[in-house]
Amino acid sequence: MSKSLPYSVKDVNYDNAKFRHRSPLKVLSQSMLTLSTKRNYASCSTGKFLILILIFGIGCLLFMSKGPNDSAPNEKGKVTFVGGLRLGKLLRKPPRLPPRLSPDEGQLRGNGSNTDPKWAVRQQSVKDAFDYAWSGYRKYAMGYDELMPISQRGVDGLGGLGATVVDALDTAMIMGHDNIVSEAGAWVEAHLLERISQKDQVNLFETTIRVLGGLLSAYHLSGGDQGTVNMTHNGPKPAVYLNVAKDLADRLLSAFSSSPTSVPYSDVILRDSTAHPAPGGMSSTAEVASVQLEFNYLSAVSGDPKYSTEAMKVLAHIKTLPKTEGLVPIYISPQSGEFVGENIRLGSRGDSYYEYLIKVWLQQGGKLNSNFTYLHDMYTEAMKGVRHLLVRKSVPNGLVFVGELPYGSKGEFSPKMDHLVCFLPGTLALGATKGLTKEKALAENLLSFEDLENLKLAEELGKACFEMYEVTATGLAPEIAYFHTGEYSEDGLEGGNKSSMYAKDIIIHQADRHNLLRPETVESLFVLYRITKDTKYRDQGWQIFEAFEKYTKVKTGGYTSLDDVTEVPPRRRDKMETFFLGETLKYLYLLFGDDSVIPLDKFVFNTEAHPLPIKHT
Ligand code: DMJ
Repeated sequence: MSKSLPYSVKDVNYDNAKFRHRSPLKVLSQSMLTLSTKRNYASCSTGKFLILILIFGIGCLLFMSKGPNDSAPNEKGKVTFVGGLRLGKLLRKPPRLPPRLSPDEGQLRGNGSNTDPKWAVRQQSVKDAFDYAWSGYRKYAMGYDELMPISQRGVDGLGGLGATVVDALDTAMIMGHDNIVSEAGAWVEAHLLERISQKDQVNLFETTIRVLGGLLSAYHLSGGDQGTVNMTHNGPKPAVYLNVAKDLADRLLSAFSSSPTSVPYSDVILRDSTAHPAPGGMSSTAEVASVQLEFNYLSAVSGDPKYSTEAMKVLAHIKTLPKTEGLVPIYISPQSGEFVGENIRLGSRGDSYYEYLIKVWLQQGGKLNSNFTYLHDMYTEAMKGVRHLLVRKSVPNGLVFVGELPYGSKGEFSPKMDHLVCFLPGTLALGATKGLTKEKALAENLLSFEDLENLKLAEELGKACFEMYEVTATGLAPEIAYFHTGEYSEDGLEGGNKSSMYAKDIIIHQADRHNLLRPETVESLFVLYRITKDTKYRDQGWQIFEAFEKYTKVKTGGYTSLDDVTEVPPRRRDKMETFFLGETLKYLYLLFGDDSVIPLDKFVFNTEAHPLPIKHT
């Protein structure tokens, strides 16, 4: 781990050696040896005198060693000696000191099972990158939503709630970046409530996943609801985060209450708690179906069910709507409550609908035959639909990818895959094993046929997502890739890395060559590594991290999105997205670290990588 611990390994060995257990057999054989030595002495009168003194001394010692617990009721196996002394106590193991890890560290910071030191070094590099990104933001854009690292200024692209501060906060807690936790926490405490009360229009989904999700995760990790990761408890008390979260969510609820159906409007005016539909009237399916983890957790910790009730109505309503083998169009109308159009995809506007079906079910305990089973059923049916209708293989080298049905299942298949789809390998793997390792899930016979199919697909898609990076000149993925298939081909649109085995399989259109520092692939690599323990996922993550370091780091501070990943040097854009700190660097850090930090069977990550605890019933 990169945070230096309050002791060295040498200290622990020393402590353990000092208190090493001596077996009763050893104690007995040593006593015999001592006795026979004593016998020799007893043969002379001086020896006898010495033995008398020795017996007297031992008697005194035994009498004085009667401890305060000796009046406690008899324990099993305890032998009581005259005068209340426990003989058993003398023979019993001395207390074995555990390594001096705080419980928090053992559970959430890792316990040192990261055996190859190379990963600790790499994890430190990610921590340094986070520091660099934060320092650039703090220097030029503190309090703005995002940093424009080339222009060295801030911009409010998300409604002006200091989104980078809140998105970055729990990453800093997990990494043990105590100064950043203090700075970000102090900013939240001093400014966020006021901002929320004054700001104008925000998007319900973006504000929920980044700001509300970030606050709730910070609440938990700073000790609220028995959470523990931020051991130093730097920054404000957990209640501060919770109060701001409640105030924000109360205003966001207007998106639900203003709508004539259970489908919320997409935009909220924070200052007067009103809401309206997006221009054009439609909400995105992914957006309305990806606020439930956050609202459910807020209800759980605030004791007020209203947040959960409103958010869960959306999923219960979508359950009743007609679907195509479990797949849904990317638009839904808050006016009618019906889906609009036939465009089916797991990329933008569709993605996290599928992610939240399984994660909300997991959050609520992950039990079949519960009130939430319908979510598991919807997810299972949808993934069957994905495998049947959306999965194809590229030519000539057979990369498995997920395409789109822009005109529904009767229309033509499009071999287009957004980078956003790369959340899917991780979600599929998580849904299959429910956060356990594959080895454990197999050994305990927990995997159904569907789970095994989904796990296989997860690994295949993980490969396609990684190859979207590998195929370009910079080693960074484009926003969108197309795949050559029997029916679809285009020449002259390769990624620029001729040595890639898949150079001919992947097509990158001019308009899609940008990279926004997105997290989805490293998110999936992290989950796949945790579940399969295959170190190739760590190696791939490191390769991607190195490419970010090489091409997106800005000398004057921060990291920037790029305009074209197929050329070197790449043309740069001028934005450091909040999710680079909230998600990309967090997932890389966790990928290189110990598995016991934010364990996948105890936490679900919201779609902005903010971990929330799973409800245990
Ligand atoms: C994030 O805000 C979330 O992961 C969302 O679900 C999709 N887009 C971005 C990151 O790419």
